Amino acid sequence: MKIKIKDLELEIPILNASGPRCTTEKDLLDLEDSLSGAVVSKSCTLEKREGNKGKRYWDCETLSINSMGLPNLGFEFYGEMSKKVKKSYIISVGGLSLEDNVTILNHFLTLEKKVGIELNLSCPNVIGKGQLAYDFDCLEGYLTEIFQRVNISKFLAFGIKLPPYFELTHYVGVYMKISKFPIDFITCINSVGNGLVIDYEREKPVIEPKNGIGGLGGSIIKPVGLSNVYNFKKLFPKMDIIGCGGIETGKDVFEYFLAGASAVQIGTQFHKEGTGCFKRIYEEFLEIMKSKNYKSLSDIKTIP
Ligand code: RRO
Repeated sequence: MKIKIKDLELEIPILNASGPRCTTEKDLLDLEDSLSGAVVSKSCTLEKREGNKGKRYWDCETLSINSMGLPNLGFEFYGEMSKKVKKSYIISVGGLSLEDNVTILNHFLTLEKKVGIELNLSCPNVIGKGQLAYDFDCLEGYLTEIFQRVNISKFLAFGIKLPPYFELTHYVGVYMKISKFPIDFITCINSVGNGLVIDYEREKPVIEPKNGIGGLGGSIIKPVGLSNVYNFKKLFPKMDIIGCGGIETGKDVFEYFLAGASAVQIGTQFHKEGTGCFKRIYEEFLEIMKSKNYKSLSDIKTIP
């Protein structure tokens, strides 16, 4: 069940989310060998980063919380990996400044193998930095600079990763800022930022950095992911939306398609289950398609 977003071909519309298990060479090659429709990298920065210190990920059945702090091996490593990743490769770019992102993106244009880009505008966990996608005053100027200084159309596809929004006025605000740019896809949602999970027995937060504050994932965030996909699809009917947030089963994937997604990404469940999750979830999804007698993704009609 192939799909294409601009020139980016996905063997199946189910991919890994940038974040878990996509930082090291082994991680990326394991994804290469999995059924994931593409290999999506961890968000990269100019310099290698260790990330935040102490216990920085925790999960339970319905919920994950992380404050990783953008640990990654530096952008050059993720560029080099394009030689080893044979299937479609989407590099997540999470530079700490506009200048860094311009440098990183221009470097990725020099790679022999063409790549897709997901520009992360929504990391909630870098100490001392807010999420750009919540800063409506800066967003438009930021994208203007990126599009002026990088030949974005040369990427297989160029997308942005957004945080969850909760107000209709926010969706319209984002729409006003980004609709003028030729963006090929929107990935939503990143983790629900600045949550707090406390262990009452230990009388402490379950993670250590930033006094326990971190980004939430897992099945509890699925309704937020669905509504973000739905609302952005309404505003951008022609835009490919990659849905992310709380997907554990084929049924969840089907729900994201009903909300308007063209493809989905798996974060927390991939962290828990490993690369086998793509095959399992895809097979569950195909079963649902079969039970409804649907032959292709176009048979799934977005809810009104
Ligand atoms: O590394 C992280 O702490 C992180 C990132 Br860059 C992100 O985009 N989302 C998230 O939940 N954690």
